[in-house]
Amino acid sequence: MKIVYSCFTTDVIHEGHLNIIREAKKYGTVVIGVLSDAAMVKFDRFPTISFEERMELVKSVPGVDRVIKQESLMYDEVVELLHPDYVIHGDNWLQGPTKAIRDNVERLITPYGGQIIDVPYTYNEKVKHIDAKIREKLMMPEFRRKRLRQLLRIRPIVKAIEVHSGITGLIAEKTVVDHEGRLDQFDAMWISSLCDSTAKGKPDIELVDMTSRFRTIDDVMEVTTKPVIFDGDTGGLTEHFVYTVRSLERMGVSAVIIEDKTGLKKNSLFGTEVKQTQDSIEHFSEKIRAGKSVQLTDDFMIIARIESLILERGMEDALKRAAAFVQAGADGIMIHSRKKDPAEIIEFCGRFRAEDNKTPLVAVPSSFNTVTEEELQNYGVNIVIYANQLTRSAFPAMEETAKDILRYHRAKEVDDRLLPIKDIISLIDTL
Ligand code: SPV
Ligand code: MG
Repeated sequence: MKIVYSCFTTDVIHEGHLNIIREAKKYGTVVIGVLSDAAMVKFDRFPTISFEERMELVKSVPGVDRVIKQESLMYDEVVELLHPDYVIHGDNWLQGPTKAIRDNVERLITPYGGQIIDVPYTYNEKVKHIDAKIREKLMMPEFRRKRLRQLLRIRPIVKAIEVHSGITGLIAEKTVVDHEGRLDQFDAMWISSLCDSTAKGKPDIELVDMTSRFRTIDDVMEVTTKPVIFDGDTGGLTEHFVYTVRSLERMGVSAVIIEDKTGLKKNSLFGTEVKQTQDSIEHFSEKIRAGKSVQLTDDFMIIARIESLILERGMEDALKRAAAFVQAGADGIMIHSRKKDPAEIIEFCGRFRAEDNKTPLVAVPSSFNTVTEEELQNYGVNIVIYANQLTRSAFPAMEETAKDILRYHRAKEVDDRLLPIKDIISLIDTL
């Protein structure tokens, strides 16, 4: 019997999958690969059921002869294991980022005479509805909230990008690239105080109040499914912070990061050029403890951000604080720096990891931007946050457009660099 292989990345079996199995059956023994959680997250979206449940689901479909685990998006290991005579897939992979996967399969199976079968992709109203339902489920607070902790278990480094509106949320949600034969996308979103304030034309001094910040979270969450990390500034008064924790948790936010500053907070990238006061270890630890004590779920994370390097208080102070804040119950440590050179971040990570190999570490490489994700991962960083790049890229583009319309007294000259209206329509989902 010839072997026919197909890989499924689904939580629900619908007529599209049944059609593939029916077609596959005509060619031989049907082996279905179930994509692992780690690979699925990278490729498509978070599963709503466990890997074991997905295996059982596929096994129960009539016509399936064997089910295996596919560990990575590309088919190298599967082809080596099975040497399938045929690989069957919906013809949607002839275009878009998934074409990289089809190219990979073609390269692997053509030399020994294997063939690809592209079956017409089933995307009718019913299938669309099932897809939408899964997405909606992923938006729900109880699914979204725990997802950061899940990602920390399955991703070598979790990548978050700044968002401050529905539209930037959609960019974080939907942008997928196929680069050097690998697909990649962001795992999570960072609701930056700097960018949320900037979008409102206000300084980053905790002036934009929590009600407004929550409104931004809501705008983002309405149109996305990825987990949210909230920039909670100093957390405010401990008596207020406990309410913030409750609200964020209820909304489905996965983590809040609070920084160990007190009084009038200024943006860290100003460093010592402006007056900024660091909180005492005792007081900030008390705030962490208070926040942890009001949490209702085990999902939510309170991450302590250390400003010692920003405020030039030295490495020893930063390390002492990290240990104290973990002791107080912090679920992670963010270490910040505004140096161009990542040396002090590398030193901190190395020395912190020598004492603590499990508390997640967060880095924000805005200034030390030459460092790669892989390097950060090797230093022991678990979450990388691209904290302000969407805002900083949009501003000059908008300013240049405004200037050109003023220069030319019409909009024709700017049109070539604008997003076509039809692309906006395809970015935005309608119910
Ligand atoms: C933010 O994005 O608001 C941050 C990171 O807090 S930084 O601007 O680098 O302080
Ligand atoms: Mg901030």
